[in-house]
Amino acid sequence: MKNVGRNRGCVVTGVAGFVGSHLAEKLLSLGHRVVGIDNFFSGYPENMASFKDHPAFTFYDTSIAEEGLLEWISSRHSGLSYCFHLAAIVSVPYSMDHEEETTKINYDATLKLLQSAEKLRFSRLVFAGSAAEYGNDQRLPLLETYADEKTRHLSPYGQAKFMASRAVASNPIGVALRFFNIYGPRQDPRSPYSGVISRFLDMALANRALTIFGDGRQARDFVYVSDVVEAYIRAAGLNDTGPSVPNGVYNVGTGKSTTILELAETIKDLTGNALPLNFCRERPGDIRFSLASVDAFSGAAHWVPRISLRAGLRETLHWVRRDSV
Ligand code: UD2
Repeated sequence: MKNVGRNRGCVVTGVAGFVGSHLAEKLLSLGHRVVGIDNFFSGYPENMASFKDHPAFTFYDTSIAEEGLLEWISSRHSGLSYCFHLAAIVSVPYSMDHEEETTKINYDATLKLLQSAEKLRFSRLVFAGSAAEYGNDQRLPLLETYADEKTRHLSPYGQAKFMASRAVASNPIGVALRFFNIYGPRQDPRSPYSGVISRFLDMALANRALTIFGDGRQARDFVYVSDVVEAYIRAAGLNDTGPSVPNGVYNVGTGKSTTILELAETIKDLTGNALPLNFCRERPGDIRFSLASVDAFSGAAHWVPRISLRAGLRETLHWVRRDSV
């Protein structure tokens, strides 16, 4: 059994985002110190409402592309040794029209953070990779090794995430986690490219028909945000039990596939929305099936996803409802 203790110094980039805010909340509840970075490009101040005044939390409104960022933060906060790097351009369609900016933020800035973290003798940098690194590879379930130089990425987002993951994974302090479809409280339903679960819950509660792009038989691997937070904690080695995770790249999903039709029916059932589904044109560039093999991370970190889709949907629904009161 390890004993990592409390009061570790952590940096969380993208702390005002959907996942970053949950991670910061958890780290603080475990007794660690958190320095959070965000420039509100896609995050929201209200995501930090529950911990912004926590005495062990400090926030900086700045971009991760800022030269010498980690050095500057480390000069103001002693004992920082864990960097959770989640800040990124997260929108795939935005990346299509902004290739250069996407490379600068999602790849160049990651590389600089990694080099700084190593020079400053951080114990670990955990990077938020993506299933988009596999392009449209349909050899399922997807193994980590399938993403390589030959992969045809469908967007600058996927390409930059792949290059960044590869750099992180090959560094002795680096762990890249390739997340599949994350969902849960605080996911923003506001754009047509928002996560399907946040959109479906939003539509169902507004008593609108759920929009299915295509035939609805496409499938995804949906993973709940608390399981994702636990994956981060384990990847960093901040858990008291379980092995230390070797540097490398690991998928984080559930290994279970759900079609969009199944998802829609479950959400209709949970919300009491009885309207017929609204079938629309397939979304251009959509992939058909996505499913993770999670054996590598389960083996290395003794991590298992604990929240079933139905339970996770209930929690998310609870949050959406509370929010609208
Ligand atoms: C996910 C990621 C994206 C990128 C990509 C890589 C999210 C939110 N997005 O996109 O960032 O990493 O994976 O493969 O995690 N759908 C509907 N109706 C709706 C909304 C969506 O039918 O109102 C369908 C959509 O056409 C797609 C599926 O639901 O087939 C999932 O869509 P998504 O946008 O939640 O996620 P995905 O997998 O396209």
